[in-house]
Amino acid sequence: MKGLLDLSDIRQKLNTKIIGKEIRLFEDIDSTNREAMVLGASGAKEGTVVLAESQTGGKGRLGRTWYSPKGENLYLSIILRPPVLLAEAQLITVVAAVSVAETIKKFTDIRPGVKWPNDILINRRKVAGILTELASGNDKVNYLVVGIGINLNMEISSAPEEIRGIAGSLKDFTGREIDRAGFLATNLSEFEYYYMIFKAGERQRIMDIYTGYSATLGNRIRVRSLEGSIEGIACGFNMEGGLLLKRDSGIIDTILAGDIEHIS
Ligand code: BT5
Repeated sequence: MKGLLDLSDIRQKLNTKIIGKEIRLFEDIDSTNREAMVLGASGAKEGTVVLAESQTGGKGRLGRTWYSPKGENLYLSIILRPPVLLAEAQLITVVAAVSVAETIKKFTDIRPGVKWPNDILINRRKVAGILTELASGNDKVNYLVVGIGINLNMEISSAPEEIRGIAGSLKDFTGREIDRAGFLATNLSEFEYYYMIFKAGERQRIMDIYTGYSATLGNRIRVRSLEGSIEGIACGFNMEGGLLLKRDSGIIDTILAGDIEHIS
């Protein structure tokens, strides 16, 4: 483990107006998303960031866990109060995915791929994941938390066996240590940039960039849900970030959420 994150170093590198103006840094926490949801409920300002050196109960989607060793990666949650309907909230995951992809490109010159909806991949290995959670009422978002975990410097050989075959870190691919404070500052400013575009209603612009990073588009995929599983070709996205799936029969389904498997 190298040096721990230093808030004054982060602040010096940060050039945002809203995102990360307030940062709560924890050395150990169960989950930054859980803490951010609590802060959101007690009125924390839009843009507040919860950051941790390690998580003992890092959350993935659907009750899964996010492996979060100390001092090597980034684990952060951003509290947002977008004036949007529930149906539009998924676009925040898209905004976050684009911000992570752009930051990785800036820091490594590697162009990552995004597996719908929330996996950031390099050479098919998952280097980052995003978990969006929210509180709502009357079909509107009260507040929302977007959680991002990015594997910067962890050694995959020391990760738990279940993820050794699927996870990757930026250090693996570049052979060099990534400056975590610098990466965080850039990622927050990329996030702010795309979040402002989202708030201005320019969804097409965001979806175009997301589509450019998509590792899912054009692939044959399988979607599993409680109703069963369906297969088809990923043929596009709608303006809410949903996936358009063209079945062999020609019917196009819109998949709003879920897990997909790339089968070719
Ligand atoms: C995700 O879930 O990819 C969302 C991960 C979000 C983590 C961040 S960290 C900061 C914030 N606070 C939280 O508590 N969470 C967020 P999902 O698509 O369900 O993927 C989870 C799966 O990814 C696991 O079941 C493993 O297979 C794999 N996995 C777990 N840890 C990983 C890691 N560090 N790197 C790559 N893959 C991992």
